[in-house]
Amino acid sequence: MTNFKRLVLGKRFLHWKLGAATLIFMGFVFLIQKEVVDREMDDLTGHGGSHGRKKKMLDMVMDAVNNLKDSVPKMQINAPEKPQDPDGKKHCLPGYYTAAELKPFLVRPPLDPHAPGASGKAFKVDNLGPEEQKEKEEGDKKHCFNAFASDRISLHRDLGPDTRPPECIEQKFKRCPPLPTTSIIIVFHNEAWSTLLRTVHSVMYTSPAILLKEIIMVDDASTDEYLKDKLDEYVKPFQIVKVVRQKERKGLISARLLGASVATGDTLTFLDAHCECYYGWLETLLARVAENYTAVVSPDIVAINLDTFEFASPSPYGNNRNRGNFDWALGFGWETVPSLENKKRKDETYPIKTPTFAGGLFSISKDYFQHIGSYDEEMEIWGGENIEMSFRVWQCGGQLEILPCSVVGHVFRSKSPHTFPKGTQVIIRNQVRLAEVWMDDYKEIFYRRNREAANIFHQSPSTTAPYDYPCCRGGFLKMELPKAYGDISKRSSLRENLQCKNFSWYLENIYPEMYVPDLNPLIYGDIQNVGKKWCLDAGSDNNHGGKPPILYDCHRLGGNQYFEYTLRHEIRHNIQKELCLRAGKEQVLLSKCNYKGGGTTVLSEEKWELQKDQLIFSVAYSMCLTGNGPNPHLVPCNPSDPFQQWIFRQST
Ligand SMILES: [Mn+2]
Repeated sequence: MTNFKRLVLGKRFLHWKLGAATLIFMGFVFLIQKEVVDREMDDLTGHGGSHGRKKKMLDMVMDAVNNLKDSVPKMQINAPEKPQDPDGKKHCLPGYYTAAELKPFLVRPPLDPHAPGASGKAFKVDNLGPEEQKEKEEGDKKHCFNAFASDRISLHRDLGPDTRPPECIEQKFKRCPPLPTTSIIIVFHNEAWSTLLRTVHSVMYTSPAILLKEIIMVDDASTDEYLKDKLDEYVKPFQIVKVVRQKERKGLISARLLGASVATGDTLTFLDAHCECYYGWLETLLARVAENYTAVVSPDIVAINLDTFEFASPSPYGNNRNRGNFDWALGFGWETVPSLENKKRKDETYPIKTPTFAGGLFSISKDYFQHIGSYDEEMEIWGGENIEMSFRVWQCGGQLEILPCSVVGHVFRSKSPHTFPKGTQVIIRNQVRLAEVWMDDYKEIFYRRNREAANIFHQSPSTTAPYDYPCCRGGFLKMELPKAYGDISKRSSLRENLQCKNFSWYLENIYPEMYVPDLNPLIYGDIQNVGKKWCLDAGSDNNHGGKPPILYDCHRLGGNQYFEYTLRHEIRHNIQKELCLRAGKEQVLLSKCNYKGGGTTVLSEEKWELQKDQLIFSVAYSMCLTGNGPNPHLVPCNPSDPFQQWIFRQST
């Protein structure tokens, strides 16, 4: 073995030898890299030269070197990698949209400040001649609002200066993530021309051009001539306005689904056909959807007076915030936002969480609308769909919110001018569908208060066992008779697939303020007086507590004669409100119940014993309820007095 060989391969000076080898190797890497950079410079400057074979060989060497390179410490800083966007997502600039970027789709033409109803002011019509009077009456009858006034107000009117709270006016919208575009969907059926077109114009005057993808007007089989060719001609110049028509009257739900099916925007914004939009309404809604894909957001809906068309401008102080609720007859209502909930919001730019929504005006991501099950396609016409969507959105992981900085005016009518092609029973049918799918055992609380709903449910032949239908060469097919409320299997599997939470989760987490009546009250039904033969009755619908009950012919329909004898021995009349029979020396009243759950107690005045001899005994006064006289009141107990005897008849 030569000395050289021994020096290289021998074990002596091993670490020196390793160090030297590393140095040589790194020098080699450096030289190669330099060569490549030079070549790239040539390529960039266009002085490529003829590389040919040299290039090919260099590439091969580079591949080998790159494989080795990872095993040695990095000596160089490489050029930063350009981020790739394979899904073609839009890039967005930092900072906030400027006012110029959010300029509306159309600029309002100059307006006469003294014109009727200008700037959202009231338009009073009096001293009408006989012709005009006739026109007004016809309009009132047809539309259930003052169409005579509306027809004389400009389609282009503004709504006066921006009176929202300062933080709303000053609100800025981040460019990143970008605000999504929207398709406005307006469903109408025999709507007055002026309210319909004022809605469309108002959208164009207030919606940023970059966000307004299109306005889709969905005609739910209107029969008025002016809503046909004349409407098509009118909107033709506005290329973003599309009219789609439902040939047969199918109602709001399927009309909205039709609108959504042709929409091309990132989000959907549903509006009624008699709205006027306010400053910044759309960007406010869409910014929240950009921030949270699962947010289903409603504007603050303010009134356009149905007689004068006066627009109720928002208050700069942002007080009187409302949110949506529901009662156990599944009616929708408004309530003041609880102060604890309101305190969580720093200012008016913060959303209000709402247990339910009115459902007429809202924005939602188009993808999320599909994901969450759009609407129950088998619900008919109108009614109950907003409560269904409210429960569904919350139970399946979304949020339902009201954004007070987004303001939209709406003509609230006291009744609907439209007929229900199949009668108002469709509303109850829709409610049964939603109760069956979303409310678990709590649906019984609803059924107890709406006997018609309970009947629709029990009428269903399929609550009896499926029967065998002869078929298939002597075989049998298990058949279920159609249910009166239709098939809910699709909606039930939607709930399962989305792994939605149950109704008691909704009550505890989303609406803890809601009083939950007994799931199984001791008795429920009506209370008949033996002496008088009449039933205990809450009286008129406007007994909101504090009025005495009356006695009235027993009608057995529940309603004002529905009472529950609770586990706490209260006698509750609780359909819309929780009212309790409260004993008093002078008179017996129906009062707001003292027991509201959570730490509250039952007043002894609201405690009653139903005794074996049919007396209703007041625990607080040790006296009995009599039906003798104009109103039920307390007297010393006498079991042989038929006026003190009551029959609490359980509904069946
Ligand atoms: Mn409406």
